Amino acid sequence: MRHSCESYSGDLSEFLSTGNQMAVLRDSLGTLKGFVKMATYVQTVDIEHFAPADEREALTREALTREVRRGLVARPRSLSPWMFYDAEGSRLFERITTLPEYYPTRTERAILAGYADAIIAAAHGDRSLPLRLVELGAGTASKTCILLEAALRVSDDVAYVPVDVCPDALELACQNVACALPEVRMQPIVRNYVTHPLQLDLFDGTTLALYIGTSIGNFSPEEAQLILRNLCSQLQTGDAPLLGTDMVKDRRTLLAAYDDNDGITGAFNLNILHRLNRELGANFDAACFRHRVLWNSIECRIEMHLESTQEQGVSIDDADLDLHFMPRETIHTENSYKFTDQGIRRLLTQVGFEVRGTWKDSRGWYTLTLACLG
Ligand code: AVJ
Repeated sequence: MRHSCESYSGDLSEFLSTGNQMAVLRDSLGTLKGFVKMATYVQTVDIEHFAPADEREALTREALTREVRRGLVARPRSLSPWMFYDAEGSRLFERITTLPEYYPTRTERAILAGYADAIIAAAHGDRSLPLRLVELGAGTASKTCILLEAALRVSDDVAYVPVDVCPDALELACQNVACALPEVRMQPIVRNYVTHPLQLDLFDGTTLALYIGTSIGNFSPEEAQLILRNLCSQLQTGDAPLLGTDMVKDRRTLLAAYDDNDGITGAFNLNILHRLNRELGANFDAACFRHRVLWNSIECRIEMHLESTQEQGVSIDDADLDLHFMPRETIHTENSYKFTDQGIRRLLTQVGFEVRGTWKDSRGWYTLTLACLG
């Protein structure tokens, strides 16, 4: 198809098996570029399966029900941060990443922009081998393109394997990459990498495993170790994980990043309650809960909570729950661990990796660490 754009006028559906999806991506009608993009995407969208929407919704509802029965009955009450990311929550998170107070995203992007070639060179010693970038929690892959571009400068055989629990985010990631870099082969995987082993295909080449965006910050040191151990078990000698971590810094900067002036992070936190109203028939009155942020210096983490402003009853019909909140009672919704050089090194060596290189911004607010199998 790449070479038949002039004569080809057939039906693209013949390239897909039942149940697969196709996106047609083009920036202008009839250009060769447009056709190449289509061809690339059609070829690569044939992936480990995207479950149909109703099946996905049923699974999500089950997981939400399990989580509210566990977390809202326990004391202190808590909910798991994956619950933030429905369509509305993902949209709010994208807005957070552009806030003046929320420095991690733009700082990481600047480090990648400055050092992508150096990172790729350090990760991919033998340029004659194919290169595969696997990304845990790919989200919309907006920063990944910087590394993929650098990869394409040294190799014409580059594959991208985004792994994410959210199929909608994965589709967006694929579209973004297909559109910007049509020569990259894509093999998206829908998976919760926290609860399920990755099971990567064997690969004859170098794998660079991206775990960026300080996503690892959501997990306790024990959970983080498990995730990295799981990753380690999927890699071979010569492969390399790249870890993005937000660093410990002054308390004011940290607190502001999670409590912005426009109240977007507050809306993001409260969206969990709206989501339970929408999806589990709950009757939370979000106006009776406040966004609370604190720096826990002992655990070295930012914590987000929702605090009840008054005594109130809430029912969650689909989970058969009736809850009673006292004034100032809280629901713990997120931890965001902050790191030190020593802490990063300890975490990586504990699971069998060795540090191969580190890259920081000029203020030392954020670190990208390349490791290898020790
Ligand atoms: C997605 C875990 C990187 O911890 O900074 C941003 C999520 N929460 N503002 C973070 C988040 C509130 C974010 N991570």
